[in-house]
Amino acid sequence: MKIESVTIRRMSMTMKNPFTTSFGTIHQRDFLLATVQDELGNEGWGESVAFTYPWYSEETTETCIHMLRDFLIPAVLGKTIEHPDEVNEFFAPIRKNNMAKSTIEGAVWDLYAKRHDMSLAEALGGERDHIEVGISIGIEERVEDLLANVKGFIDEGYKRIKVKIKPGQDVEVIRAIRNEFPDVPLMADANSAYTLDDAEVLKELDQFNLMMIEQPLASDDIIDHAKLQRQMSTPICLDESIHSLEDTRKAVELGSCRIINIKIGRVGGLTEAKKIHDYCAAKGIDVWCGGMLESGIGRAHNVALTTLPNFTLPGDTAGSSRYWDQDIIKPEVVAENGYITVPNEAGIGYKTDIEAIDQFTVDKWVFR
Ligand code: OSB
Ligand code: MG
Repeated sequence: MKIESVTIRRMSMTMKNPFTTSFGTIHQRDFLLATVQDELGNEGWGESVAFTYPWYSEETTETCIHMLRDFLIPAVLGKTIEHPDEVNEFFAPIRKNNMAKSTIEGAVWDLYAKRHDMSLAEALGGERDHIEVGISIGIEERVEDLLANVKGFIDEGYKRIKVKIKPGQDVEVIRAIRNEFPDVPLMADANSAYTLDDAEVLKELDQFNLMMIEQPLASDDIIDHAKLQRQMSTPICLDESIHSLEDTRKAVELGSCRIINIKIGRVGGLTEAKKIHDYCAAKGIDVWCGGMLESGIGRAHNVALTTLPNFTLPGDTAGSSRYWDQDIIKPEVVAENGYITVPNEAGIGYKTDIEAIDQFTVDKWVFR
């Protein structure tokens, strides 16, 4: 298939539930959509998961626009591609900028699946017709509010509860949740808010039977995580530290984690995500699919990826209604009792709602 054109839209969508991490609160999702078109008029869609501000990684919506316009789109435009794995090769001379890369790569995967009349899940080698999902709950100032949120999501049937922690809002917060909900599958995500100096506090979390603690230490570290893992019984899960299969191999060899959160954008696309999945399967390391407050398009890619067999733990891909009054796909992603049914239509399996997309588009560029 030949890449005849690429369209980039800058989107702005207001979140119905603002999300607070150790860095601050996100009210508005500012992201990009990429559409790639082949010579037969088929279209594939991808989403950039970078944020406006570089708190989670160094990428931002603006750096993605720059990388796409000046380097990544020129590298694929007019090219004939047999399989999406080739996109990685076109991008190989360009360092990092994984979220920008993944925007196009994901769109090419959707295009490829549509062209071959299969679902994206099938194209990836997925095996499940439904996936298990958990929920990620932001920081609340008042523990009562957090407990109410936890209860609400347990009642909705989500398969595990993840809460954000930060220094000063950690052990007592987790204790409060455990007291109220002794058996709920529970985990904590620190988004790199701690250092090894906090090991004593982190070790106190061992008493609460957490499924894992996600990214307690620095976003670019795997050495101190290995030291911490040796001192803790709770499995460490890495998120921010893992950008590639190579990062994964090094972290696993060092013993920096026992679980990996795979985010398609963070690792530069579905091809790399699949490689990490396969490596972890061979090493007995469980993986799950993280989230980046995606619209339905990014969400659909997450659902497809999660159908691979070693996604053994519930992911963060909640239903569309978690963040959106109105999503940009039809039907929306629905989580029922903690399960999402994987669509079997071609490509990402959900129709793009072009009216909704136009309504949330604030800028648009077409490259041919
Ligand atoms: O660390 O997993 C994270 C949201 C934004 C940035 C980073 C993270 C998160 C979440 C929420 O935890 C995931 C989601 O609900 O999409
Ligand atoms: Mg995380």
